[in-house]
Amino acid sequence: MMRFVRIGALGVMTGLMAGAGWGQPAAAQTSGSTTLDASRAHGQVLCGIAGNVPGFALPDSQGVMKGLDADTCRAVTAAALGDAGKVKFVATTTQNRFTALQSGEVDLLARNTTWTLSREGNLGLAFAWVNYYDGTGFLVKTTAGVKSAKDMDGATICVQPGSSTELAINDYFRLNKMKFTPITIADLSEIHSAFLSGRCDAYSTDASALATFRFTQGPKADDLVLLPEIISKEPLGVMVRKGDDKWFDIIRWTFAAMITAEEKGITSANVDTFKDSADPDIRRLLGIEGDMGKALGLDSKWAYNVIKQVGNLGEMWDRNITPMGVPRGINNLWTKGGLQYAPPIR
Ligand SMILES: N[C@@H](CCC(=O)N[C@@H](CS)C(=O)NCC(=O)O)C(=O)O
Repeated sequence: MMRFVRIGALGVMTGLMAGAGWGQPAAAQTSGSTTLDASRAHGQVLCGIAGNVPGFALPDSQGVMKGLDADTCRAVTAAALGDAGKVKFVATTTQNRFTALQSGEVDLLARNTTWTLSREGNLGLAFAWVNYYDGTGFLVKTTAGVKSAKDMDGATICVQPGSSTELAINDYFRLNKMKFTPITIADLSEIHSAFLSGRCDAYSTDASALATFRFTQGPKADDLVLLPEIISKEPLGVMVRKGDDKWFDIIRWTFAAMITAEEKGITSANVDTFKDSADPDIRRLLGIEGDMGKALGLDSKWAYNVIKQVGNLGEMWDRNITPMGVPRGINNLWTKGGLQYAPPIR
């Protein structure tokens, strides 16, 4: 489904979304966000995910999409439409993800995507929040006996084209005056089998994905080692099109709501016990007073719906990433030594 198809020959957005020919509610009902209005008209938020990355977005045996990115999509949908179940997941690849967002095929992208200056400056897209502070790592075979990335002079490295990983490896080898041969493979399962079958000495991508890939090897996980060096900053962000600031705000403040809930100890299980809370921050968060949703074009229950249906940020982590054996580290709340800090909801 193409919602705002205005793509130029080079894949650059050449038009504004405002002229979209369908799904426009009467002027009196508009929220101030063309994306929110279209989502309401169609009863769906179209969310771009990877769809094949454990811990981030991967269907379970029942076909239910599971993962941190999948839950990010659900949280935004709960805020925007009041029902997390109205999310529609759209699988995107490392290479087509930006075009999918530019063209309107998706309303947001939650897909292991690193926030960089050139992506934000050149693509007509903006990063609304970081849902995982990551970094590039290297996975090698235990039998190779390599203990450090510094031992990899002359190595062949499997890497996905169009990823920021490619750039990070180039920088690292240049800085350390070492050489490597990239083997670029676009398809994820192909790159996995290339690495496992020994076509490359190392497989490089976001350390999160390496850890979850290793975890999914089961008893064979011990055959693979994640080297200690994390060679770049890869803040994985949630992206929207530029030009719909209200939609950007909804994504950003959905995260603020999930972080605030975690700060206050509010979870999906206990949120209803806070309905008589005397804490003004909690009362504003849950829409008991202040009607904070109005400024976002939403109702007063926007954040309550996110917390009740999806949970706070820590619950999202514990549900999706903790089972993969990855510690929360810098992804923790600022009060626990991490980077997640919410501006005040007031
Ligand atoms: N964070 C990096 C890497 C993103 C990336 O391509 N991640 C891989 C590793 S999990 C992925 O999503 N692969 C799934 C696929 O291409 O189907 C970026 O933004 O370029």
